[in-house]
Amino acid sequence: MHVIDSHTGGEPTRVILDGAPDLGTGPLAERARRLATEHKAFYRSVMLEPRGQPAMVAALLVEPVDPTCVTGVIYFDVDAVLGMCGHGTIGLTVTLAHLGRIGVGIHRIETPAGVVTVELHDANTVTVTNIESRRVQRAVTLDVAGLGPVIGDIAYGGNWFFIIDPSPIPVEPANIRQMTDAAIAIREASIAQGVGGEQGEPVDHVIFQEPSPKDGIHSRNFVLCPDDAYDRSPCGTGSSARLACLAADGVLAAGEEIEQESVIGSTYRLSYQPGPGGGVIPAITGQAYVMAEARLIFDANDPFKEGIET
Ligand code: PYC
Repeated sequence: MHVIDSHTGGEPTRVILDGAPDLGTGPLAERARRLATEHKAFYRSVMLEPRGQPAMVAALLVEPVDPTCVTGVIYFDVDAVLGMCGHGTIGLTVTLAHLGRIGVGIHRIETPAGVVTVELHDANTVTVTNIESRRVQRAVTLDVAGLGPVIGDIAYGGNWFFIIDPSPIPVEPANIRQMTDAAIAIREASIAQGVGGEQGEPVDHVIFQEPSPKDGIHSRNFVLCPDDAYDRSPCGTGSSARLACLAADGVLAAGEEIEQESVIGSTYRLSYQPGPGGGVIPAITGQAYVMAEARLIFDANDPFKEGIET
């Protein structure tokens, strides 16, 4: 299996070029469902240690349905197949440029959540124009074990987010363990209390948000991903969901650009345009760097061939 690893603001992406199970044809959402239900051992073996690493997201290249797209892609982490992934799309775009498959300019990429547009500005800098993002519920109260009542917004940016602003815990590296535990409890409470998307979609990510103390940086966030790792980047789909909340609250105008940082200090530039469905079309600009190119080997005699399950 030929893979190329990159990171976007510290968050790793593993692009899978070949060697994955055949997911058949049809809409990408259907092929993503097939991956999630029929090939769990495969995707876990690619993401679990010793082959993978915490927080890593894979970008499995597939044939697009839309022939105007440069590729189709299905994202997954060790615990879930994702609808879309912002940092992964920046990493994928830089990887396609590294392979000589695309050049500077605008390209279309098909994901299970829909077609996104990417603009490659130089070898490392990409703007992703995401699918329409929206807030679906404002100021929902969850009763969270060990924390009590927690108030947040439910928003969609290609994945489902519960966003708490301001964060009850300072968004600093020293508090990553505490925020991780709190965010897991919040995600579990949202699922147990049936709080999610319009069609009952479960919350899969949790965001703690607060203003940044740094000059010129609007805000910083901590994002819990489905694999219980935190996003080292400011999270592209999470930033999209957040933009939808800022727009709905009337505190950020269309076209106005802000810079947002992650808990480790990596940044995205963010803006939006109004969407046709009443939400926002987010634009996310960030940088990725290719780190490694490898062939993964699955030795039948390897006792940890399927990864280390703990
Ligand atoms: O950047 O959208 C994102 C993302 C989702 C999960 C990890 N990163």
